[in-house]
Amino acid sequence: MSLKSLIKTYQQQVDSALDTWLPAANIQPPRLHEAMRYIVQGGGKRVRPMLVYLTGHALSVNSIMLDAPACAVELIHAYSLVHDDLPGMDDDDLRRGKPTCHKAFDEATAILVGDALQTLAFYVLSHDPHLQTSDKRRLEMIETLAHATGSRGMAGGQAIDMASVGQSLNIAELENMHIHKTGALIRASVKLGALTCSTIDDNQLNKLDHYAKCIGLAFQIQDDILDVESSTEMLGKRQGSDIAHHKVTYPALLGLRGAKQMAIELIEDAKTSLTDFDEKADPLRWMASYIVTRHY
Ligand code: GRG
Repeated sequence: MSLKSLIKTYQQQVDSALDTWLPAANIQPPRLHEAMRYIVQGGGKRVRPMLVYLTGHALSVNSIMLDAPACAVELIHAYSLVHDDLPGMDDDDLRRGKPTCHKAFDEATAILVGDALQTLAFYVLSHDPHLQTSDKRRLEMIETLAHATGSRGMAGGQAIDMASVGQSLNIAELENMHIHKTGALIRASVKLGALTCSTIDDNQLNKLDHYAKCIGLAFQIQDDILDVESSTEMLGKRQGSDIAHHKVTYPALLGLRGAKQMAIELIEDAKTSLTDFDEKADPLRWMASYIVTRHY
């Protein structure tokens, strides 16, 4: 199968699995369920589910085993975007080219959508019968996602971000923020994919984790670059919002050339970490390149 059809297959697979797990919009309470579907099914690149599938692919895992972790990371991601857009956080009105959740519905609904998507992620991971693994391994996967999502992961990174508005951060402080805010869930996506493989060893896990750390940071740098270079139409969210929100970014600290160079070096480092993996890891290598060449 070509890389293009592989990616398309996995995109369709996660969309269909998400559709199965999301309560129907006519189930009580309908407004909440409609809003959950509006967010999860309203676009998005599905980068995190793709990392779950491609990591499993590199390790020859049956893809049906990967649906639960793929859904779980996308549900957490969707929750984070809804809460990030709220007036108490970034106060954005546009996401994925459409009104944000609190604009399309209302603030209370948006808070509940985030809460419900987060808990659904853990429900899926703990319940999916296709994830045929030991209870111990399943618990390890739940723990991995919980750690990446909570105060020592994504939510912690968001707290650092909120506290840093208007402050002057140095490059190490900026990196620490993004390792948590954006990087933790990307790292968890790769680890969850790897943990579905019953024969995975520590050496492979460490190599994959280093790959994930590098692409996670590169993803954020590219996000910062796109905020400067792209357009609102292309991004589906307001271009220039980092400057508008007085956020410290990689281009602001390193210049655009310096930020691009740093992203390229991280991608090289990520690919080097996959040296011991065979051609089944080629889609993961492609994914690393995609992260810094994407336009939105
Ligand atoms: C509210 C607890 C809490 C956390 C929010 C991730 C995050 C933390 C906020 C999102 C803000 C943001 C724009 C971060 C930059 C990187 C990022 C996560 C971009 C959006 O992810 P994409 O590009 O989005 O994968 P799509 O729409 O393609 O799914």
